[in-house]
Amino acid sequence: YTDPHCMGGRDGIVHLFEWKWNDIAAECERFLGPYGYCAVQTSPANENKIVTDPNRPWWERYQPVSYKIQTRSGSEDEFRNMVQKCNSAGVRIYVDVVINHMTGAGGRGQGTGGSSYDADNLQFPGVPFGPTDFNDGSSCHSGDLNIHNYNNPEEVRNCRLVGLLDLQMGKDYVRGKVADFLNHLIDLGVAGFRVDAAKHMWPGDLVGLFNKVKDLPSGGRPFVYQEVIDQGGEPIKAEEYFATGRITNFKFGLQLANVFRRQNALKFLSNWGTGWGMWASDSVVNFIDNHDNQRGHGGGGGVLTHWEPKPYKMATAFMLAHPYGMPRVMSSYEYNRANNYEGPPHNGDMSTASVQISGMSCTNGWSCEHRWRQIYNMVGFRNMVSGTALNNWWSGADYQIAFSRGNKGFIALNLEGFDINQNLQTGLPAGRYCDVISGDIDNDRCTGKTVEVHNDGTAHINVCSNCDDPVLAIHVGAKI
Ligand code: LM2
Ligand code: CA
Repeated sequence: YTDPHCMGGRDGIVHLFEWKWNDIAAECERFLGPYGYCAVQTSPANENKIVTDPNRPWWERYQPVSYKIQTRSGSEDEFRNMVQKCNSAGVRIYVDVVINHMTGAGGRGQGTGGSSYDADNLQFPGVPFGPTDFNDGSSCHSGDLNIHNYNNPEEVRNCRLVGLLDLQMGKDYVRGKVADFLNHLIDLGVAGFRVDAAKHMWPGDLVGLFNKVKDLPSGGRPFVYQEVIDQGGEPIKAEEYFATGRITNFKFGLQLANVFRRQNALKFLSNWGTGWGMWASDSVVNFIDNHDNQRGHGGGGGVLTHWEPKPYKMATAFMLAHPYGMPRVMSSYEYNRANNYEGPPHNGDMSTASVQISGMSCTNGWSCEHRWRQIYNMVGFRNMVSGTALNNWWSGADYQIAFSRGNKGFIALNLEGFDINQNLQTGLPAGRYCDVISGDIDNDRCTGKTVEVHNDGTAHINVCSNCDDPVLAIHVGAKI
């Protein structure tokens, strides 16, 4: 389950949060394929509750009503078309699957696919699930059926997460329905799953579930990465979930936020990875922020986000340059930070607004961090240095570092109040290189700074201090 099935040496996921399937299809063809992203993480694909108070928040998509593929991101036909177009462009699709629970307790209505639900009586006829498919007072002993005590694993797994009706994944019928859903997604061409709220399911139940899930048509197990919020200090550990894939590494963004806010020395990153008490490289999906913690949900704030572009771009460049783990880039939309429930940019009828592109950037409310040059060019860097080791580690001061990736790439980062102005070993073959942070290669010309590497691999490296992007990155794919 740990193989991401990337095509052609690609690496790196982009989470196109709340995007419509048609927009993702277009983005795969016009941008993600050409710029070398391995895969897209989509928002949940299955029918959800229509929440009107507050009006159509992003989090309604975490309240399933059925496993029909019909949401504000689009229909099943649009979904199928997206997967096919992305696969043809060399980009995989991973779906965020919400399988721990259905809607919140209480209330009745219709979902985004027209199925009815009755959360007063635990009826979800669109699946169908009924009262005996949910955990109740015999399995959850918290009193009000909700989770309160994260020091009690039984409560965390058998009770209701923020009041969401908790499925009995130990029951063969429930596993069968969920497995049918995952198998349907595989038939539609998806290559993997982000498993929502995995911490709230028993690892053994997930083994039982995935035993019912088929191989990909191209062979091999689907890629699985499980959302387990383990920031240390709780009895449930991420490593309990390794039997069914990777885990989302929540320590990664917290630690890098400290470093790139200058609360912990940059030079200490010399043993970044397992040396920092994090899990093995092929067990993790890493990220600076995600859709939850960028707005104070799911593990809470404190992380760097697109609202702080300078340290955010630097931390992202470091993530993409470093060999540890599989990286995931967040692609956000703008929202009122005081009302962090706001759904995606929308039309008058609350349908999701289409992403608009102007030059390289997105407009009309879509932030598209994945289209920021400092980010997409580092995705290209990562693909180019794939398989190489980290060499030539240098730190000139607490907050100045540089390293190379084999003889393929070199990066320097500066958080000090003075420039890096040094001859450094880049590990690269002699020649003139384009700094992909300050520019692109355009018609064989570099639109940014250039670096001359001498025959012995050294080069004079200058990295500004009080500038927008105190980073320099060169690689063999951007030689002029
Ligand atoms: C996740 N990971 O474990 C998602 O990444 C996260 O975004 C989901 O919570 C969560 N699990 C459940 O799938 C979000 C959001 C919650 C929201 C739920 C369900 O962070 O605030 O809860 O989705 O929509 C909302 C209300 C909450 C209410 C609940 C049930 O905010 O106040 O609780 O619905 O009605 C009574
Ligand atoms: Ca559960």
